[in-house]
Amino acid sequence: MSDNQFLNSLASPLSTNRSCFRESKPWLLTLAKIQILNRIVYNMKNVLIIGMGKSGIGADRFLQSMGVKTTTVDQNSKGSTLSDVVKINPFLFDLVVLSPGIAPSHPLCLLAESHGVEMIGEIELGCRFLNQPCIGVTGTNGKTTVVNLVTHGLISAGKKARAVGNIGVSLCEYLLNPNPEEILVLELSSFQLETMKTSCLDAAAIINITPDHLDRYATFTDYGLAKCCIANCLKNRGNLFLGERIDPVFMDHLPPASIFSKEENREIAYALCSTFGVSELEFTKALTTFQRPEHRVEFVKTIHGISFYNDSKGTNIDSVIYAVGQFNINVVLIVGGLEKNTSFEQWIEPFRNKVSHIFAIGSAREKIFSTLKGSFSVEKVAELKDAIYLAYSRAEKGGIVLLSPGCASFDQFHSFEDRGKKFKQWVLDLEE
Ligand code: UMA
Repeated sequence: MSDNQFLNSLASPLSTNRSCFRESKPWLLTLAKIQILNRIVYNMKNVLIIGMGKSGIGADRFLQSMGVKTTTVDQNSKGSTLSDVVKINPFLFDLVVLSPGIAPSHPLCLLAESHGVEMIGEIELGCRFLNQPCIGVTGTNGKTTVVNLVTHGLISAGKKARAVGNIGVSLCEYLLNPNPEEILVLELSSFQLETMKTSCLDAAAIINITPDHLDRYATFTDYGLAKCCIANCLKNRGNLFLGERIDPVFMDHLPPASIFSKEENREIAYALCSTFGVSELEFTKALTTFQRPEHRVEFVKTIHGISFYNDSKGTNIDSVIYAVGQFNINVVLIVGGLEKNTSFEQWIEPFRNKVSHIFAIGSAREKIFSTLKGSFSVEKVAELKDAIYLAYSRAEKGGIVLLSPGCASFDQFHSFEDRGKKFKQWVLDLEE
């Protein structure tokens, strides 16, 4: 196949008009072909990567595999320091690749912008080299569940599928060894969507949009509009699916879509699977073998009649309301961590007659305590480990202890996964 034939056959970024029911290609997207695409379309030679977590490392390895020269920078000295890079002439870079956790208002981004250097996220970088069917899923809550359910539904129906993105595997890491026969199911956060523009999605969904990450966005509207960017990444005939509770203010920024009301996670997951030919019967069968993702209202253990649940992934106000709503009896609730400039007042009504006691931990404990103390029995405890012990002693036999922080984990843990794993271990330690 010639360079031109190869380019014409690719979805992104040149052609946007492809159905997801493509015939499988007899060839693979080899590294050599990725290099050709770079040479002819993007001509990247020197790239600056900001942040060396999962995304930055993936982008660095992917770019290096194409022979692109990279410079990496990270505040934790996993690359050059900020001042090292500022000394380098920003004109040297063709592109800046930004990790999702770093806001475009970062001084280095502003510097690059002032020199007219293009700035994109790691996912947008990967999307430019994608050559396989792809589904995108975003939403404030439930996106990991939907991504896992779609992947499971596709695999159960005999198709090849893989979940990547915000779920924990960077797209660029995946692209080091891609399988073009796999349908990619991309979990996309607002941070990742901010810089996405390549039309690479055969189908997409926004499950819901409720306040989150208000430490990064000036307003709820700014946050929601970042989520709406998913629609810009649809291929011409791509389908958009929306949850019913999305604020009308965002609807004006979205193209016509199918809207789902009840059981939206399940219904949206089925709609996405059916885009790839999965029947209702096949999907219903898949549901019977589906397991909830770790850290999402995950049962840990019952110790002396008290059942412990780990909802460490519950990092915003709405997700805690959802988690508490799963139980019919009084819950001893552990909340707190690093707050995101949200109001905890929204918990008061839904927690009434549901939550018997609250332990507020981490750096948000003072704010949570002062907001909820008039309505609930609340105690401030610095450490999660101590809160677990106290919650155990406070809970009644037959009761529930739920960790659903409603806050980020970074004040005391590496990630929500780290917090959830430690919670589970410390709960098991209670037995000894
Ligand atoms: N860093 C700096 N300067 C800063 C801030 C951070 O140098 O000002 C460095 C840190 O030292 C660290 C790196 O940047 O080395 C971290 O980058 P990152 O925060 O973008 O994290 P990654 O490890 O690249 O993980 C990201 C996503 N994290 C965030 O968006 C915060 C992961 O989502 C995702 O799984 C991963 O890419 C692969 O796609 C996690 C997440 O918390 C699950 N997402 C948020 C959420 O779901 O609410 C959006």
